[in-house]
Amino acid sequence: MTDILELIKNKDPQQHEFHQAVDEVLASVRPVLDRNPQYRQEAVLARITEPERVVMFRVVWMDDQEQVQVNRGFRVEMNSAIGPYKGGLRFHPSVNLGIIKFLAFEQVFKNSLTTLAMGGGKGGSDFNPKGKSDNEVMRFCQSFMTELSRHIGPDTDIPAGDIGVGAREIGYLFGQYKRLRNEFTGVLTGKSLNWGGSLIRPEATGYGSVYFAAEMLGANNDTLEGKTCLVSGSGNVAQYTVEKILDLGGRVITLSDSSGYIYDEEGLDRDKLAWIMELKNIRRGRIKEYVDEYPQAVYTPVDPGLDYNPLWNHKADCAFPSATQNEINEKDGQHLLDNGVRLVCEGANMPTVPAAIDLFVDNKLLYAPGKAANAGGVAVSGLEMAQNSMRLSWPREEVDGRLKHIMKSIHRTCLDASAEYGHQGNYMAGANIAGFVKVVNAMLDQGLV
Ligand code: NDP
Ligand code: 2IT
Repeated sequence: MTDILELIKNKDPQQHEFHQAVDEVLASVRPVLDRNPQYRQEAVLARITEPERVVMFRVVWMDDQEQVQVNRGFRVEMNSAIGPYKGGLRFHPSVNLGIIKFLAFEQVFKNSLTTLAMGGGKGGSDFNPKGKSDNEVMRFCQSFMTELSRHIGPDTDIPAGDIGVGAREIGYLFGQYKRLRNEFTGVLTGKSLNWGGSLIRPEATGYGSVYFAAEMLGANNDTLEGKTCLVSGSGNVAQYTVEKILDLGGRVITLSDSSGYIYDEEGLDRDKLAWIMELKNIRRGRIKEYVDEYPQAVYTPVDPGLDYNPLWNHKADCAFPSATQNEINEKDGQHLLDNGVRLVCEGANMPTVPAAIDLFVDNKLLYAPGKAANAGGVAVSGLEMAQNSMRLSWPREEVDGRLKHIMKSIHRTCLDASAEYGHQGNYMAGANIAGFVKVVNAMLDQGLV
């Protein structure tokens, strides 16, 4: 097992996030391999950690000053054993092949847990949408899709949003795909409602994460009512996490972006949340502006000299990291424990470093890994695909009901798998094992491909 990780590290020594994601899954599935010798004979670990296909391409576009800009585009088609490749696109300057591979790898197990027929993939670019005009974003998206369109399709690979890719970007990407192919198909999810999108898709990741937290609490005869919650990020996932926490009677006291965080001791309410949505989604502003509108709140800018994030150092019951990978380091994990946090639910992908996960597991926190807790987003993407295939749209209540049902089922699957392999109540082990077994069995059925 370690050999596989060593091999992967030697092959691609700089892909640290990918190594981290693989290491976690390999550690969890060790007992599964011990129980099923066929998996080792069939080299499933070597196969599942090697993408089926990696596409890397040049994206050339012209900015508003008529300067030529060059970015790098990626699509990692990781695994199609249980369905067409499915997963988001991330536009962020930090994007590189290692990050897209880690996200694609996580997506394989996440999609497997949703109960829907979706393989795993992920893509994106090191393009930074921040500060760009709508026209610049459109030109970038058109150029990006001109190449990507050769590799995707409604039965092949169906991208969606992730960091830096929301409704605006999906619109431009879809428009260019349609023009190139002369086809109106469900090739992307996260589309706007009036041209093929699904109700509840914008809300789905955040809502799903909170439904998962409510399930974990429910399994312990507890609820979110009156619980104080720390939320990080202020984008799509964070916003709808806050909305659902408020629906369920919880209290949210923090939000952040990459420049800093706000602490509002009074707690957010629906008016404040509506203000934040307008700030982030329409004005594309920064979270620090919150304290101009609500002066009782405190804004703390990121201090590069600090080796911890003060957002995670407040008295609270629950934490919902919803910004980005590795945003909770070991010190942050210790602060969460010291401040009384008993539940950590990952809206983001891989937001917790391995040492902090160990702390959570050792201290028996209710810890939900991203591949289980944030699977609601891709699950409703799967429902969007189903609606597109039928050329129908389901009402809000129906999609929300299905989302709730899927999150409940993922929760049950994680608990059952963790118990079956002697890790009762360890959601990380359960998610990795259940996600893995389903995909690997499908790979074995389909032979050496
Ligand atoms: P958005 O682009 O809408 O928002 C991202 C938020 O995270 C922003 O507040 C952003 O701040 C902050 N952020 C991004 N990068 C960093 C960084 N390096 N350091 C600190 N803060 C950062 O993205 P989403 O809300 O869609 O995604 C958030 C997380 O959820 C990601 O991990 C994503 O992979 C995951 N996810 C998303 C799903 C979806 O359906 N959208 C589904 C499942 C998981 P700033 O504006 O300063 O960049
Ligand atoms: O990480 C994720 O699951 C997403 N960004 C959503 C993927 C999707 O296809 O909806």
